[in-house]
Amino acid sequence: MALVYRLKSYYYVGDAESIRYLLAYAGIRFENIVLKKDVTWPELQKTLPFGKLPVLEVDNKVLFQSIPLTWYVAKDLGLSSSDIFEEAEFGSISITVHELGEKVVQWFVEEDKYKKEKLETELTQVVFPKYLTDFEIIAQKKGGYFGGKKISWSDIYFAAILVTVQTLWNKDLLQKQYPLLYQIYRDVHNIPAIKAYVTKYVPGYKY
Ligand SMILES: N[C@@H](CCC(=O)N[C@@H](CS)C(=O)NCC(=O)O)C(=O)O
Repeated sequence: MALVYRLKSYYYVGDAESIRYLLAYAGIRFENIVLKKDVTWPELQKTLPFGKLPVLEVDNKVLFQSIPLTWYVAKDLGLSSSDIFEEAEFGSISITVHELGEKVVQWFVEEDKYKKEKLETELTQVVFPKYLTDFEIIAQKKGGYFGGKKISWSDIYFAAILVTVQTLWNKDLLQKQYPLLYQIYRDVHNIPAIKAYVTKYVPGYKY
């Protein structure tokens, strides 16, 4: 019998988007449960490992944390490496991509005007140049993608998180300055199954 997949996430894009891309890519049917922080949230949160989303239930067994979820769904798609060092490298890249996303979310949700401006300056002057330059150098050293000459699961994780980053920041961060990162972003979104998924489900799709 086919496995039953149920993905629970907090927002439609965000941390769970790479998992939806890969489930679409794999042609796996899944229940896509997008939750809100309403009155039901405190009770629901008690049922989640560490009280966090996203989680992926596979035949009622629960996996948590977006990076291993991405890796798990990618495993049969030829997007992993047979080289354990390179596979660890994909993990390192993905954790750093997540770290960048967290910094942007921290700025986005900050309500204090002074603190928000300070975070914005730090993102513009320090965080974006440092992270994006280093990611660009890694892609360049590897041969174009984080996976070398081919897209890996960490390229997919990067492209999906960058959708949230660029949406919150409300500006393109890649096209003018980071040609390889832009290529990763564009080529991931041009994978036919991913393109079909975002065209159908992501409002305002324009990648
Ligand atoms: N490192 C985790 C992040 C998990 C996380 O912070 N999730 C947020 C939503 S995107 C959450 O569940 N927040 C609820 C809360 O902390 O109350 C991952 O990559 O999955």
